[in-house]
Amino acid sequence: MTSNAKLFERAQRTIPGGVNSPVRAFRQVGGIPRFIDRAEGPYMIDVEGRRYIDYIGSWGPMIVGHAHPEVVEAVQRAATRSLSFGAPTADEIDMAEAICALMPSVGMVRLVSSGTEAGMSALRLARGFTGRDAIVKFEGCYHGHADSLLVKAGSGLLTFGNPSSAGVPADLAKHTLVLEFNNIPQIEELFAERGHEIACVMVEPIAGNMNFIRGSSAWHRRLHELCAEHGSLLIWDEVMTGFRVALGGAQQVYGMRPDLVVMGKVIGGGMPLAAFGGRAEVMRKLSPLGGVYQAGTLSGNPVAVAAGMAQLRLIQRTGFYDRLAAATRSLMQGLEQAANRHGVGFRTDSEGGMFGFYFATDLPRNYPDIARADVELFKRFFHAMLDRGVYLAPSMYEAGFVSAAHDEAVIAATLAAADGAFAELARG
Ligand code: KE4
Repeated sequence: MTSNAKLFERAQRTIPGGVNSPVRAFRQVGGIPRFIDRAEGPYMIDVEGRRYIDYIGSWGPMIVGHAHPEVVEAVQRAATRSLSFGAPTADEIDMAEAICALMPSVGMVRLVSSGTEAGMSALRLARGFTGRDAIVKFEGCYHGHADSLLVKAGSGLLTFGNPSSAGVPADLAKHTLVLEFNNIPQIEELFAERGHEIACVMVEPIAGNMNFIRGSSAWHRRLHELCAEHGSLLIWDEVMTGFRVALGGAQQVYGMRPDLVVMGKVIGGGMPLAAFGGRAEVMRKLSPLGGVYQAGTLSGNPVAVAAGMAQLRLIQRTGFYDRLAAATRSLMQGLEQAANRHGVGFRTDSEGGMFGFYFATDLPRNYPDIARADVELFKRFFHAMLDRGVYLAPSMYEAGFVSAAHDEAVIAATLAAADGAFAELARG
């Protein structure tokens, strides 16, 4: 019988850190990562047969729950017709039309294989469309691991305390201007000085890579105004929030339309599929029409598109997001009540099926705020919940995700585990 420890030891011999994506290594929380054997509905089962209630959902994609029969069947059906053609298919048009119909700002869209590829491509398109080099991002936001975007980024970079990555040439990083999330004076000052140089502002409308931090409506409106005034493009990175916080993503929540939007996760149904899209006049700058090159062997892969389309059909069912948001709010309220019962300082926030919780007394508004939260308490809570069969994100700088499969009984079981975990924290 194998074990998580044995697999982790073996994995580290041939895979750097034993994982294919750093945040999976449990480095912030310590301990042995769980090697997952299978998953169904709201549950993941590890190689030792332990079952966990899953609040990672593959970092967002698994919004209808694991191994949903309609998604699995769509993949099986597509696979029998071969896995890839490298030629256009009718299903890709169906997906493009579905995204354009669901995302208010998207007039044209291109499918790619990862959120990183989508963000990198949107960035190059903004630079090509405007003829400018400078880009603006915000401390704690993560937009994938393209060089220009690994400057004071979030997610795994924050988890390991190195906000910028080695290997990014200074000559490139100098074009990335990093400001504070939710800070209006800063962005006004920058545009006043350098607005004519700025190709784009890229932002997570609700930041999910430094836990869960809402961009204020006033700040988002100001970003939009300044970009319009100075001929810069506003890019909303909705890889995490898209089809997660609402059917129309954060654009629906805020009632705003960026020039370009980056998407991923939910639209792939768990398969490698992401997208970027926006104003048609901008998108037409892309090869083969325009001078901005972008390509991909497996872009619009038929099996991934089949999974994504099956999931998009499921999330459009009546009441899907009402039920998802209600389950998430119920979980958040229950966690806060449990923490209060045991005298632990604890706050939560959520939108749709995405949430954050903080060992702090106030809701964070930016990266310095979340960096002040009690990471030691977080680590102890993480393991206390894992020991009780609840799998939370193994980093204080990540958001959490609820699926349609997290029914009342699953939420109740989570809250029962949380009561024990908070009691354990209170005992010190
Ligand atoms: P991918 O290249 O990982 O598909 O997407 C990059 C990306 C882009 N934009 C946003 C807002 C994202 O959240 C992500 C990826 N999110 C992380 C979780 N924080 C993926 C998990 C991981 O890196 O293993």
